Amino acid sequence: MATSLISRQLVLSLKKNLWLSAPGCRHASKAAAKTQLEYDYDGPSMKTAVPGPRSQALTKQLGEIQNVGAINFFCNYDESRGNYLVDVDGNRMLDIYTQISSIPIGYNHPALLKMMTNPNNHSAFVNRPALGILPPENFPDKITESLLSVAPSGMTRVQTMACGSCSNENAYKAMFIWYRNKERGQSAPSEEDISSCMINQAPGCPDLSILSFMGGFHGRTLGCLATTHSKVIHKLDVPSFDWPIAPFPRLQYPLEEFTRENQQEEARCLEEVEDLIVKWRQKGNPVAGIVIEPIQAEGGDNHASADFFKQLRNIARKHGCAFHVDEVQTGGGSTGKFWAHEHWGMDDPADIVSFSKKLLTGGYYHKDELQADKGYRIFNTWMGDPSKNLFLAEVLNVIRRENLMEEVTRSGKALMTGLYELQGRYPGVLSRARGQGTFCAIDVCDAATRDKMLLQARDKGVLLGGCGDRSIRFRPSLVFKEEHVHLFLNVFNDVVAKHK
Ligand code: PSZ
Repeated sequence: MATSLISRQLVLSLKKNLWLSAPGCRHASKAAAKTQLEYDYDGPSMKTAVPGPRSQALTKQLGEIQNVGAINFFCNYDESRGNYLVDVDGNRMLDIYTQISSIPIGYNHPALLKMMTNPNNHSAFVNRPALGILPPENFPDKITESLLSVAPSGMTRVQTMACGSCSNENAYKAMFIWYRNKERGQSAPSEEDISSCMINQAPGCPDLSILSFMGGFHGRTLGCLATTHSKVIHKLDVPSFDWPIAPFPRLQYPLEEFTRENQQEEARCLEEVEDLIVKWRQKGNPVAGIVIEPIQAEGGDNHASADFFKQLRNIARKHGCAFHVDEVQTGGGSTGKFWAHEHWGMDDPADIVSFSKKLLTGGYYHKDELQADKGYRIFNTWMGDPSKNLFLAEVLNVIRRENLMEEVTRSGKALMTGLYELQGRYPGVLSRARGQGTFCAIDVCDAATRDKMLLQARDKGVLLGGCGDRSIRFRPSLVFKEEHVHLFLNVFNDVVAKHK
């Protein structure tokens, strides 16, 4: 009885919030709001400069409690829907950044809200378990229905975790454990292994390394941070490991004009990877794993060819290093494939694939042999959140039902066409338009102009992100349609025109 009361109240408030009192909503009737994007607004609507007075007051209030240096503005998530984020001053903005690329199907998708009203789901939302020891009955089914239904090629095992850093951190540990077990063969850890590990000394805490790439971002926890090389602000004052860092290719655009140069650049980077692997082995700090993003995101949307990744994967295999593909930002469909590594066309693309953001839960898929040999070796209290697997199963249903992968390809094409056109029109301001699906970026002549343009676009009702030194990146959710692309291009054209 209590449950039905809660669910009735939820239904009523959802109806009130979503269907009946949605100012600017294209379809306001309950009957019409049942399908895909019909709950979206029809455009941005700006009432104040951003941040407006209410945001500023809240920032001041929170400033008494926390550092607020990174806060953009405060949001009204009740009123936000589809592609539009509404702030506390009533500004409604087309969101092409989506909480750093982590909203899969827009704000307040009806299919997800509906899950909240289903009494069968209530206990999953209310009781967060210590998943590693006391999982709920439906956990294996839900993980099969959600994460395993989109497992990368060759992987049938997945470990859930809380966030992206936590996923990578544990993936690194899995690679080290795998590497040491390989070295030990059948024998158990020695007495020396056991006693030395407790005081951070070898051989129990072995000298092993992870090879990463300049410009890469893999998180901010200590292990991950040792493989993150995108911005000083992430790294300064924090001790780190002496692990090898290889150059990531710097491709020249347009690609078709620089085929030979780009091939040479990729060959140079691959050669450097092999040299580093050999050097670090000689130094007594062998490379247990290589970690790489399919598109370096935070570092500036740096792409490399499928051939580069194929060769890198082969180098990892040849030298006995695990190959970890970090799909925290690229995973979940925005490149036009569910996983960006699918663009490489390989049957055996990786040993580990980590994810978070659009997948709602963090975690990593892995080959069977990268399964830690004992419980509690890869472990923490929550090990993810099963309520997120429920949502993810529904997100995947929506992606299939609404053909969102096709939609991404279509919107991505329109976006790239528009970006090419704009960089043709404003060659002094824009260059290097690049992307896969809607995972796109363009460079601006300098950092100061880029930063100004981001703020000007925001005041006109379009939210974008920066990345690298002077790039603008596009990270819409999967419900970003061609009409939103055109809306964006109009606003962006006005913004760029001011700087020509
Ligand atoms: O400044 C930051 O901490 C940011 S801004 C964007 C991210 C982090 N992205 C997170 C991220 C990622 O893009 C890749 C490729 N790998 C790992 C991470 C870390 O994920 P979280 O932030 O969930 O720990």
